[in-house]
Amino acid sequence: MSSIATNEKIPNNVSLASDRRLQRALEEWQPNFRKWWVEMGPDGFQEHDVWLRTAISADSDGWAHFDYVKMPDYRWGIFLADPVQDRTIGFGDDMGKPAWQEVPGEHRNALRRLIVTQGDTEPASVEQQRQLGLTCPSLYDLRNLFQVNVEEGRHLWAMVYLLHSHFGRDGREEAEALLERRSGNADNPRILGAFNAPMLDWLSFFMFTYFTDRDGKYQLLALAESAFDPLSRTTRFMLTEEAHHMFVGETGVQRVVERTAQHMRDQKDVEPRSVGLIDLPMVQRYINYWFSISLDLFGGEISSNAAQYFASGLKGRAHEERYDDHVALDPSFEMLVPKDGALVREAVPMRTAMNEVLRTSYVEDCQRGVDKWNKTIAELGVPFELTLPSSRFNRQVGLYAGLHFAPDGRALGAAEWEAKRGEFLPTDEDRAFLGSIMSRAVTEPGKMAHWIAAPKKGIKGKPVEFEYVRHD
Ligand code: BYC
Ligand code: FE
Ligand code: FE
Repeated sequence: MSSIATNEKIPNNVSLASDRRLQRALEEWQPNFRKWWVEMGPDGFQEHDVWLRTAISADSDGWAHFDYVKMPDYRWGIFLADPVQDRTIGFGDDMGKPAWQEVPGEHRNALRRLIVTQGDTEPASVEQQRQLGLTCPSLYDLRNLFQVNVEEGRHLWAMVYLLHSHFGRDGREEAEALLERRSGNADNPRILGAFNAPMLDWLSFFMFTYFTDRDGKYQLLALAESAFDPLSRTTRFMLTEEAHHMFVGETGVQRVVERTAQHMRDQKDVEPRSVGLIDLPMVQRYINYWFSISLDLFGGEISSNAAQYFASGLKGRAHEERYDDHVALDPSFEMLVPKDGALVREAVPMRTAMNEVLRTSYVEDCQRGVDKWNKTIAELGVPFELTLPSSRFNRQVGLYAGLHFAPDGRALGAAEWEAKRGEFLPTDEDRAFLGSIMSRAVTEPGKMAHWIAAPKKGIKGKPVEFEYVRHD
């Protein structure tokens, strides 16, 4: 069991105090982080007391502490999962050799790049979500938003710790740059596409935490397999926090469709939208959008980068232990490749298909929540089914980028795509409508906005009507 220092300036279980240089470097980064948080974190709520979970250790039971805290005073710490004794590399060319405690020179650039890319998404999401508090549907939801935000802040700390402790001067520079890029900024944007998309309404927030945080889950699972042991340990602990983020998304969408389906059952002749409710075709358009831009986050279907990461042991597959062959040199992976206007089934060398392998596991995982949403709708007797669009739909990265496909995967001409776009993807009217029903914050304890059902229960044994966020 690693020893835990929670009363230091930076709570940690990595014996930070025994490495003065590193401690000093991180203590110098800390005020810059805090400045970024106050500037770019949740707008309008920095002085509020929020009932938050704080990681205080990496133990499987009792790793978190719940209490009121003002967000700028949140104790962002550095926690790595406990080491696995004599851990060896689990896949790729160096399978079976000891895992690395230090960065091998030949993999330094690639590893730094992976860590920076992972790190960049964390503050990006906080920036994307910074206005949402002002239109929260309840105090319960407001608290969940802030819980997600502070933990994404901690995930940034996790990557910055690796950069500072293992990448010397370049690492320190990268850590500064992580606080300088800005989501959606044309001159200095965040690295990956989806993290520059505006997020102005709560339907998007729930879709994001369901679909985009789940990309986080799969990327973290793949990095948890890494031969670079500190990366493996830190991502393993991050996954513990990630589960709640996806819960917020799954139950958020579920409560939206529950509210609408209830209305459809009770007042069949009254259009949901005419009474300020989010109609199910609109929910489908938001699924189509956030799912497709989250698929892009896995990179190209055929990727020499991915093959290289796998060969050298930097990044594996989610749950590598579930595969029989950890070398993956001989087999191939079949995919539909666009060729001369048609889709042709092609066998691609397995290692170059690793992004697609990971994306395939992700898609299966995404389907489970959609099934639950459909169950809610069916139980209310409403004949409507939500679906995940085809993985070819609306892609900007990889084999299908620049081509047009309908949500069912059918190829479309440019004109047909333009004509149907408004059926497939959120429209300006959708956005204006959501803006109109989400124009103010609902902050009376226990009260819910009209467009969403109450959650089944509160957080950590507290009732739904608990005052999760308060201001004195
Ligand atoms: N946007 O070989 P390719 C999370 C670039 S989410 C823009 O196809 P590769 C979170 C790529 O960099 C998890 N650019 O892809 C969730 C490359 O550039 P170069 C985040 C993109 O490299 C919610 C070129 O296109 N973690 O934690 O195999 C809230 C060709 O790339 C995109 C990670 O991403 C894109 N979508 O894979 C908070 C893990 N996709 O070489 C947090 C670390 C590709 O031509 N990152 N490109 O300059 C990785 O493993 C890989 O970088 C990627 C891309 C999977 C993202
Ligand atoms: Fe995260
Ligand atoms: Fe997350």
